[in-house]
Amino acid sequence: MLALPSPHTTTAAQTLRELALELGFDVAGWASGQVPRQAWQSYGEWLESGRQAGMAYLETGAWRRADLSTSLLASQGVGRVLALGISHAFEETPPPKGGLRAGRVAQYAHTPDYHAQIEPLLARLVSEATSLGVRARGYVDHGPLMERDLAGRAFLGWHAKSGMLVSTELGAFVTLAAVLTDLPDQPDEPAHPDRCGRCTRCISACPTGAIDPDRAIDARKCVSYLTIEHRGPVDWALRPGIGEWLLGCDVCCAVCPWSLKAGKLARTLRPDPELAHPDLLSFFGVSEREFARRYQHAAHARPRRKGMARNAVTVAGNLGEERLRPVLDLAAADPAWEVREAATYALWRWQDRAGLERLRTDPHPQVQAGAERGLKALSGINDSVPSVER
Ligand code: B12
Ligand code: SF4
Ligand code: SF4
Repeated sequence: MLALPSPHTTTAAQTLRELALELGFDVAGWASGQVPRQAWQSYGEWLESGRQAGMAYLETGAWRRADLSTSLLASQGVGRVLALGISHAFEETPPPKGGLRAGRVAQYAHTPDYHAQIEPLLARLVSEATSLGVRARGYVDHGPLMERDLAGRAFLGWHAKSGMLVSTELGAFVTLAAVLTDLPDQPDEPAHPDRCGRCTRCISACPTGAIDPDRAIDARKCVSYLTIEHRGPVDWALRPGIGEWLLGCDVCCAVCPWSLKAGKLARTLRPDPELAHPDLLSFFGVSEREFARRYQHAAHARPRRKGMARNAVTVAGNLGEERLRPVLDLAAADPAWEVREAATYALWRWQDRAGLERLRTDPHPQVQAGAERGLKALSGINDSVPSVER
């Protein structure tokens, strides 16, 4: 419901926005709690086209993204939403000594779980709102909200060609969060102008062609999805595009001229070199439980041990550096068949016929199939395997 703002609500809105900036958010602004029809319609179309890949959670309760009142408190209408952005544009961290370190981790995952760091800041905002007589609830990442739509309407940035919310101040390396409130609603200001212009750098640089012309991502091809959310073997044709990425992918954010102009701005979140450059050996020879304990405060826990081991051997295959041989050996003997299957790809990339021959007799049919595929490709009789320059 739209209402004229009273001096009290204007002050409360200002106080909360100022507190957010004091707490360490880099940008903050208010959006109407009424989600525009066009936003949830295009969300629905995206789901219908199957671009969510295996992320069934995006379909569960999809309608809640259209009606934010269900996400504040039962039967409480949402008025305005405080949309927040915090930079994760970190300075390069040198790799720690020891271990076997190679590949790259996306910057958002360099910091110990950003949810855990941002939630206390949201809790402070909610408690301040309560003391001002405002009902509020904070969200970061996991709620049924279209955070980019909210941030766009709060004028934090625009819906860029990469699908990202890009800010002229912060570039694309921005984590978003939101505080839903029952402050009387107000109509949104006109949308932020599109600042992509004629640039298409992100589209040309995307290693797997995952950015569609409607400024949405096809998660089935996105390296971020494939390395974080996807379970099991990745389509062989997409594995070369994974390149060096162990977890996530920053290509479309990094090439953006607005990120380059903004520079390394992160001031609240801090990187941890062990997360930025994990020891690849820590993904092998440990149980899922031991792995989960070691990475419990990190995004690395999301793909689980076997996902990270799969990613590590895929990267080793792509990099072809002899010092990474232990990764291939460990992966080929891993208890998880998904990791051994990924080893067949790496062995093919390394043109290791003997290694592929050994996995040909693996107990799991998909590992056998991978080994067959690699061997046939080495003999030049399998055109279903992507051709890659070494
Ligand atoms: C599922 C998900 C993914 C999936 C799917 C990505 C995608 N583009 O949809 C995968 C795993 C691939 C992924 C990857 C990444 N993700 Co992600 N992801 C999400 C999540 C949980 C839901 C997104 C979603 O609903 N997607 C479906 C599409 C259709 O919806 P949408 O992106 O929200 O866009 C719709 C509406 O918002 C609408 N719209 C209307 N008006 C406006 C205005 C603006 C300004 C914008 C941008 C959009 C918009 O347009 C779209 C059509 O419906 C959000 C958190 C959240 N709850 O929002 C984080 C989120 C989008 N991810 C984020 C990040 C950082 C990433 C990665 C950079 C991580 C990495 N380095 O590997 C990559 C970037 C890939 C890319 N170019 O988008 C940030 C993005 C911040 C930003 N500045 O935009 C979010 C918001 C998390 C957070 N709390 O910060 N992610
Ligand atoms: S995250 Fe990587 S793979 Fe996904 S859209 Fe961006 S550049 Fe492409
Ligand atoms: S790289 Fe260019 S096209 Fe892509 S989001 Fe940035 S400005 Fe827009």
